[in-house]
Amino acid sequence: MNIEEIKEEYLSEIEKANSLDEVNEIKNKYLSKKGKVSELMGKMKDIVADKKASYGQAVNTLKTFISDHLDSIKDNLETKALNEKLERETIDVTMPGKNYSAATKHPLNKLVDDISEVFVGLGYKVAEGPEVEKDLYNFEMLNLPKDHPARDMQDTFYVDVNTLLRTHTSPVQARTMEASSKDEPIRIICPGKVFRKDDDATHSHQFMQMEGLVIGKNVTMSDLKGTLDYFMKQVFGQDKTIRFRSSYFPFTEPSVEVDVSCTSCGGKGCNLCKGSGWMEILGAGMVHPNVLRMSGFDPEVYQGFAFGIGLDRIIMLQYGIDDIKRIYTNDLRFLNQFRRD
Ligand code: FA5
Repeated sequence: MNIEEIKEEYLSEIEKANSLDEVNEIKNKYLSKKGKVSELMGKMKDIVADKKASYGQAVNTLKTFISDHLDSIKDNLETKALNEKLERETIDVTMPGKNYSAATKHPLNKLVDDISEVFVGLGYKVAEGPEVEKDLYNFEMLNLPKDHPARDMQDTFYVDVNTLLRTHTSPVQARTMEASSKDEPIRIICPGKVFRKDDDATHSHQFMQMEGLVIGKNVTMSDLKGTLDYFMKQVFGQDKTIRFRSSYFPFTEPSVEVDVSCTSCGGKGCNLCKGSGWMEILGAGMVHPNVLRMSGFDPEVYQGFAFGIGLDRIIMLQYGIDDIKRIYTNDLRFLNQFRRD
C-alpha cells in the first residue's frame, strides 16, 4: 500500500471509531513501532535515491497528520464522554426530599425547659438529686421525723426501711443547703421525677415536680410572691394573676397553695377550673427554721423561700388532658398531637 492508500484506509477506519478504546487501537495500528507508518518508512530502502527525501517527507507528513487528527478525535470523544457523565449525574435540586419524621419534645419536657428558662434568666442554677433517696433527706431533714402524721400523704415505694423512691423534689433543698458554703446565697430550681403510692385520673405513681429554693439574708414572703407572679406571667401570659391560700407543709412556715387565674377562661369560671376561675399549680412557703437549722443555717441570720410545682397538673390543665396516665404510656396517638409539623 502506498502513502495515499494508507491515509484513505486510516480515514475510513477512524470515521467508524466511536470510543476511546477504538481510537487507541487505530493509533496502535498506524503509529506504533510495527505500525503501518513505520512500515512505510521501512520501504525507504526500495526508493530510488533522488526520491528518498521527498518520500521520507511525505511519510512524515502522513505521520503528523494521523497523530494530530487522532489527538483532536480523542479530545472530542473525551469531551463527549465528560458531557454524558455530567448529564447522567445531574442532581435535580427541585426534586422533593426524602421525608424523615423527626421526633418532637414531650409536653412535660417542654414545660420543664420553658420554666427553667425563666428561672435561669433570674439567676437560678439547675440542681439535681437522686430518685432513689434516703429517708433522711426526703423526710427527716425536712422536719418530718419518722412518726410524723404528714408522711401519710406521701406514701411511696421503699427499697429498705431507710431508702425510698423520693416523694417530692424537696429533698434537693436539704441536699443543696447541706452542701453549701453557708456564706453565699442559694438560688436553685430542680426539675425531676417523683413517686407516690397514688393511682387515679389526676394522680399517678410517677409524676414530675419542679422545686425552687432561695436562701439569703432579708428574704421575705413578698420576694416569694413577686418571684411566683413573674414566673406565672412569663409562662402563662402577662394577663395572669396569682393568689395565695394558706396551707400546711412541715418544711415551710407559713405555707401556701398558689393558684393562677384560669388559663382557659381568664378567671370567669369554666369546666377546666371547675367554675372557680383559679387553677391550683403549686405549694410554697418560707423555709421552716428547723429545716434551716438542720442544714447548718442560723435562722436568726438567714431566711428563705421554697416552692414545689406539680408539672403534670399544669399540662393537664393547659391541654385539657383527661387522664394523667396518658402522659406516661407513650401512646403515639396522644404524643402526635404535640407535633409542630
Ligand atoms: C409537695 O410535694 C411539696 N414538696 C411542695 C412544696 C415544696 C411546698 C416546697 C412548699 C415548699 P404536694 O404534696 O402538695 O407538695 O405536691 C405538689 C404538687 O404535686 C401538687 O400540687 C400536685 O400538682 C402534684 N402531685 C402530687 N401528687 C401527685 C400525683 N400522685 N400525681 C401527679 N401529681 C401529683
